[in-house]
Amino acid sequence: MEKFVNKSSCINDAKSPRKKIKLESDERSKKEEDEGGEFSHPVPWQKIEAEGLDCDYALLFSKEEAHQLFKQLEEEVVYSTGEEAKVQLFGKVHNIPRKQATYGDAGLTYTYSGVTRLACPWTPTLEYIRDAVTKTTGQTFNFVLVNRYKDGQDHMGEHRDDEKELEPLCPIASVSLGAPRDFIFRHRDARGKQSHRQIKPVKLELAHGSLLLMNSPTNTFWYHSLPVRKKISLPRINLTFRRILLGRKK
Ligand SMILES: O=C(O)CCC(=O)C(=O)O
Repeated sequence: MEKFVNKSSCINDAKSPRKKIKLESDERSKKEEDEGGEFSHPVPWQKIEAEGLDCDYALLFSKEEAHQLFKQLEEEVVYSTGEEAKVQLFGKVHNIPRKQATYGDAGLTYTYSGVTRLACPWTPTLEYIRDAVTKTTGQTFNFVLVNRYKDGQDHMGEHRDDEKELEPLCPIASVSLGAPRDFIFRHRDARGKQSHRQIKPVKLELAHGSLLLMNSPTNTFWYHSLPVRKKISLPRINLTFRRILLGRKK
């Protein structure tokens, strides 16, 4: 399949410098540094399990902090436009029903749906959220895919995050900010006409400020999607932090 290489400009042309309001977690980070703690931000985790599915879910940010982070991301993140905002599926080019951007360590690329995307340099807020996830999980990440859903019409179809450039044992950490949305897992043997097993889908609501960790082998056996929800009128931003195997730098 022919691949597009998306070298989006990564330019943030916000007119005035962003005024960052002090967040609760600024205090938290300072305290952790003073205590020499490593991933020392414990949160109450909820375990979500099914055959071949292993996820952890928690509220990572308070409502107030999540509002602030959402606002900052609205100012900082530059989304792909035009040809760069398209994907290729089964040889056909499609517009995607949401906005997307990719950020990460210098030189990293990530290929999905027939498009190769180059990581823009981390913004301060993305770095801040990445570090909060690391402090809570002990996992490090070098890349983030940002998806912005303007309302409940924007969505994401069923897929697995099983690209070969992802480190297979590193969880994918999904941070949600903005309108709560349903998120549905479906087992690969229970999809479509070929489905030959009765395995119930697993449904979650991803809350404002939440973190969902998709641990191995979830993305081998389960597809996930964010379906249309017509009644939702507010926007949502989702960040999926990933670890791309090194040696794949361009
Ligand atoms: O917006 C979401 O929660 C879904 C994101 C997702 O499925 C992905 O980035 O692979």
